[in-house]
Amino acid sequence: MPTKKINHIGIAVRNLDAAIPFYRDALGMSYQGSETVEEQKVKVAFLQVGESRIELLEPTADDSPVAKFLEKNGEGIHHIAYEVEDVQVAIDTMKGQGVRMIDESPRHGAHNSLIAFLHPKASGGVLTELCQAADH
Ligand code: CMX
Repeated sequence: MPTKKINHIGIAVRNLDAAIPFYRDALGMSYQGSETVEEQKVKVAFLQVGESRIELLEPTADDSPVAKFLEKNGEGIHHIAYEVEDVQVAIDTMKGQGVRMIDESPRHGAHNSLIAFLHPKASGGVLTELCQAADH
């Protein structure tokens, strides 16, 4: 199950509008747009950097997982997403290796992607996402 590349790095922020100018203007990344992922209770903004992206995450509700993260840790890196060809195959491979998963079946991420999170305790405290891009 080769991971193809870093699809994106998720960064938790309190406010997208306040965070975007640093990435777009100071770091010169190309702003790709924003969308709300209802299922995850987050609004996300994507900024392209080479073949990867930065995903800024703003919670849309007090019980959003990202709101909980901000409360506990403040703003900062939230997760790393590795792109895979087929997320269900990747989940099954992980489970076969004894890796603890949060998601044992895929759920919907931004841009109609299919995603699955590993449990942070399985990956040294780094929340890790497997991500199958929509055009695969
Ligand atoms: N980094 C490291 N550890 C984290 C973490 C993070 N970002 N988020 C949660 N944890 C830890 C918690 O501290 C907790 O640890 P303890 O057991 O030691 O207390 C443990 O993981 C479980 O966390 P939880 O919130 O109690 O468990 P849930 O099952 O409710 O949720 C998780 C876990 C990671 C799925 C959820 O917190 C989360 O972040 N969901 C993803 C939200 C998200 O980013 N959505 C956008 C996706 C869009 C896309 O990328 O396309």
